Amino acid sequence: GNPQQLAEQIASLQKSGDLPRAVPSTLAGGAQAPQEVRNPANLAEVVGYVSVGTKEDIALAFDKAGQARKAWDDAGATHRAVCLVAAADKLRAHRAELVRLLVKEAGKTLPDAIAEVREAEDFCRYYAAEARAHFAEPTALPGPTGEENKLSLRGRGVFACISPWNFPLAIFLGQVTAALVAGNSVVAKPAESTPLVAALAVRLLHEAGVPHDVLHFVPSAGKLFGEVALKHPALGGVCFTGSTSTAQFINRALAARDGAIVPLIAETGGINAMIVDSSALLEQVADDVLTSAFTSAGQRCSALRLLFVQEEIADRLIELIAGGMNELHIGDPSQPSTDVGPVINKSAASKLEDYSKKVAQRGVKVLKQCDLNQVRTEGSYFAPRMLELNNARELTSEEFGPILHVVRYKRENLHSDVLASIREAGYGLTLGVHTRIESVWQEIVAEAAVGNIYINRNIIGAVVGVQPFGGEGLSGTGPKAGGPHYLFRFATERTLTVNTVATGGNAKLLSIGS
Ligand code: UN1
Repeated sequence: GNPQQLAEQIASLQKSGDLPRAVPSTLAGGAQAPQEVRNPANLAEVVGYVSVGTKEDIALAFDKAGQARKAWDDAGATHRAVCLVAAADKLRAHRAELVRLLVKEAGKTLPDAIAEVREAEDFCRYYAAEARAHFAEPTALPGPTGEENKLSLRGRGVFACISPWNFPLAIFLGQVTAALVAGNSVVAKPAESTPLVAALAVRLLHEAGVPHDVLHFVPSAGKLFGEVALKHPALGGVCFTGSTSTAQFINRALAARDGAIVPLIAETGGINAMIVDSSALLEQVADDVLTSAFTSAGQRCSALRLLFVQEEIADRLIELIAGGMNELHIGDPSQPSTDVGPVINKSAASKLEDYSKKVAQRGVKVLKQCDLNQVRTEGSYFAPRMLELNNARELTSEEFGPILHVVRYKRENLHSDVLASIREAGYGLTLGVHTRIESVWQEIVAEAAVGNIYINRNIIGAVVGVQPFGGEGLSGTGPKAGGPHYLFRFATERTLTVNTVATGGNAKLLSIGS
């Protein structure tokens, strides 16, 4: 229907009390008129509407989540794990709908969308299993005779979960389910451009047994959400995935709070590199570079930005990559043959264009640019390209899109130039190495302060439970999502020490006295 009609319908439902004000979703929401969500691949298409929460909606969600948290924590990890497994089953049952939304709302290609639903399901099952293993029973610790020590894990309070548009289902659900299963209640803010798939995920979690007051969904403007959430007294923790600068902003806001000290779990950006030496298998390298740099239109924080190539093989590798770029199908992501879809919106596309112009003015060489003539719809498309830099230090910004930068290096400068420039940039998310000499990659691994290092393969697509994902330095706080240490940071530890001798004695004295 048209937005006006929908706004009126929502307003009348709200008056009649059928819709909760604090739980905006695609059909429910705050006082404001619903906003359109557009398809990035076809800007004329409205995918749905979202009602954006007001300050009051956000505050009310935190109030209610604060009241609901203790009962949820007391219900125990086994119960919460059961809810997560039920949610995983529901994700599987709704796969077609979720894939459709990921394609339409986020411009995901079909393979990306299918993989993302699977990843969301994996997060639910993995965190459920981890919670059963570590949260269900207190750990008994040794003590002297006559003393009993037990360590238990409890939720911290209300977690604010703030997630990005590039994985609007998997990262959104990964954050939320980790916080929930550890015993917290949650107020979740989806990314502004991708609220619809997140809304469906929340509905499925509610249907799977997570109480409405334990999980609140508040689409809202980032700044407004931050203003309310970061000051709210019930806040127990923040889980954030997005830009480094926003994580730093959240960190400062948390530091300025009065009262309890609240932790931040942040997964941020990267200037990710791949190092290719002259012993590498070039056809395989070219394939892995194309996958790493251009899958998801380069909009992954794991994506390859900086390709260091030993000078002897640089021309040959560049030629192979350029040849591969000729074969990339760019266009409507709902077509099964599409390799690269649009970027998330017009403003992202124009930022990438501005960046390209700026570097061209500085004399950066364009080695290859894909052709957009094949694109049939009016969307936010940006042509993948390969640029050549003289020096890696020229790359300072976290551009988020299909732009690959190539830098040639001399073998004798591997440490002084390549590894030093990676270290100086200060990011540490993903790194790739292609070499057939074991000692070369071992040398690099020993020196690199990077969270996920991949040898002789592509550098994206970390698998839950297999390749825990997350960075160091400017790339995040850890712990790693989908890894065995993740849930602990969402919890607080309680040590209970009982003097069993005295306790027994006191009990006797008391009973004699009474
Ligand atoms: C992100 O892009 O924000 O390994 C992180 C990967 C994904 C990256 C997710 N897990 O490609």
